[in-house]
Amino acid sequence: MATIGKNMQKAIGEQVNAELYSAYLYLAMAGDFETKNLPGMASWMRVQWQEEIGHAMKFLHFVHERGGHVNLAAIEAPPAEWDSPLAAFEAAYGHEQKVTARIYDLVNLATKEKDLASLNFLQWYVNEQVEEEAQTDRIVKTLRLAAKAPGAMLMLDHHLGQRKSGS
Ligand code: OFO
Repeated sequence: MATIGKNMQKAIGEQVNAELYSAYLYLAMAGDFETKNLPGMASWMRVQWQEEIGHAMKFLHFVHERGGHVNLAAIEAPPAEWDSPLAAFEAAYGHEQKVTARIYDLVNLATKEKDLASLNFLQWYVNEQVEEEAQTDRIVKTLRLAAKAPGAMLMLDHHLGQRKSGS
């Protein structure tokens, strides 16, 4: 098996940092929801935080399996609060769109480098991003509807609190 190339290793190392930033961002959102007495949304965000840690670890494991190494860099601080649940989930959706673009860049690099192992590995992330965008977009749309119905926000908070790890 060929050791991972330097360009691919560097790009995946940057993606590890981006995934850890995602985790940090969602942990910050969880804290903001706790402060605003929306425990269901806070719990949803903590499940998302765990998922992002999983994404980072999967990338790290892949680099190690291919004889490489990732130099861990500092993780940027996320914002501390958002104006409303809608603003937070809109930010989450926008963030996931950016992550999707990053994954596509990795796919393009793997193609350029003729790195078939990375290309195959990255397909999991391509599919995962479809889900990541769809779930945040769905919540944004529901929150827009909830804005017109008193009480709907609390029902949605309860509903989002049902999310379990791995879903
Ligand atoms: Fe790792 O998918 Fe979200 O950011």
